[in-house]
Parts: sequence; C-alpha cells; structure tokens
Amino acid sequence: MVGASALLAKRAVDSGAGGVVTKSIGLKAREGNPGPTVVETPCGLLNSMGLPNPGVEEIVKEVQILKKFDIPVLASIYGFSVQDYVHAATLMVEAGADGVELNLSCPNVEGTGLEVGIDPSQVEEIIETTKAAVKDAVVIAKLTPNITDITVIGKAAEKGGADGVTAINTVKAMAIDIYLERPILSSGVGGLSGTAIHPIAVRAVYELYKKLDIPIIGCGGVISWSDAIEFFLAGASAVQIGTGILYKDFEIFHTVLEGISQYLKKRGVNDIQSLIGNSHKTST
Ligand code: RRO
Repeated sequence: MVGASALLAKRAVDSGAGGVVTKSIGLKAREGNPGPTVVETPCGLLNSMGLPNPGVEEIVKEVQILKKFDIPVLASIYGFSVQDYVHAATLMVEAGADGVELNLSCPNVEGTGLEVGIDPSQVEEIIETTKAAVKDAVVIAKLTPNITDITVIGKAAEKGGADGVTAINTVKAMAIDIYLERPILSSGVGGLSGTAIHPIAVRAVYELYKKLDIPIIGCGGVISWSDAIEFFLAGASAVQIGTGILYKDFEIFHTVLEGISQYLKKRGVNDIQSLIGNSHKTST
C-alpha cells in the first residue's frame, strides 16, 4: 500500500515493486479518524486511520496516470454495502485498474471491513457480485487475522469466485499512555502492522495454502528478503510491502529483490515458483 498518490506508487515500482495496491477507496471522500491515528510500538506500527481517502472520483485520475506508465494496479476497495463495493470496484476497473483488492478486514471503522469480513456468507456475496460486475478484472479478498479460523473466510472468498486472497490485514491491538492513563489512539483500539505480525501472517498463509486452490498474497511484516522467502515457503505466490516502506524507505524493494535473488542462486533454485509451499512437504 503506497497511499493514494500515483507519483509515490511510481517510486515504488521504479525501486523494484512489481505493481501497486492503492489505499482503500470508497464511493465518498472520508476524513478518517481524529488524531492520534498512528503510534509506533517497539515491534510494529499501530494505526486507526479510519479509512481516510479522497473518494473514488479523485483516485480515478491517479489510476489513469499509473496506467500511462504501464504500472500494474490493484485498487483497494471498501464499502458499507454490497452495492458500494461493486460500484467503487467497477469505477476503478473502468479507469484502468487491473483488478481490485476488496478490503474485508479494516479493523477501524464500523459497518465495513472486518465487520463483514468475519461473516462467510457476506464475503461470498460481495466477491460473487463484484466478480460478476468487473468480469475479467482480477478480484482479490484481503482477509482479517482477527478470527479463529481464517480458512473459513478464505474458502468463502474462493467459493464466491475470488482470483486470490491477501493474508493478512492488521491485528487488533492497543497502546496505553501510562501518564495520561488512557489509550493513545483516539479510537482506543487500532490495527498492528510490521515486524510483530509477520509470524501471524506466515501462519495464516500456511493454513490457507492447505485449504485453498487459488493464489495467496502474503502481507504483514516484510522488512527483510528472508521474510518474503518465508511467505513463499508457507505458500504465497507474491508478497506485499507496506509498513516496511516506513522503516526502510523505497530502497526496501531493491534490497528484498536482491536478497531473494542471492538466496535462489546460493541454493541452486531457478525461480521463486519452485519455492511456493515447500514448507508443507516436511510437516504434518
Ligand atoms: O484506514 C485504516 O484505518 C486501515 C485500513 Br483501510 C486497513 O485496511 N487496515 C488498517 O489497519 N487500517
């Protein structure tokens, strides 16, 4: 996720990213939650941004710029109803997005994201209706880890016709100011990303790989090239980097790609494809 700016997204691709996922977009502009909306913790970033975005009409322009540069774009979409998801997704695909990643997992706003993303029947319906509307464009479901069994939601997405799933969105978490004796985030609870959640994300990808036949995108705490390799071995076909950009700047894409390439060379492996899911061979 590189926000809502085409130029920042282009910087990520110039630094080695294979494509970009936008900040989550809805039909209407939203200011987001009042501050503080972000807290740095010793092992990750806690946020409660509250879906700030300029609305789909503004993002259409950014997507059009990205497509002029031939950059692969997934538009992240949220909605407060099935029709919201479908409408915003259709506008993004008409603007040239290669596909949409449906946010079924934002932990910070009532009536969307996580609230629908823990209900298999709603997930299936949102995916099925969106897929029917955008036809050949890719539809990915971004899943929440804030559920006992993530594979139930993964299966629902697959049944609805998803082309893939992204695992995972942020983990519900909290930080408290010990002198003010109250939560630091204005909303109290937020979502944790970064290093702390990487092992949770690897476990989620591993469990999903056992049950799904569609591709999985690993997301959560990729800071070093070895984090990406872990995702591939767990069963991911691709990885996303978000919080890692804040820690390592855009240079992270180059460093991760270079590390992966050295690892493959050292191990005599031809391509990443040959790594996908390999950790399952030696486990029960
Ligand atoms: O904007 C947010 O508060 C937010 C979103 Br859309 C999301 O998907 N995950 C998250 O941790 N925060």
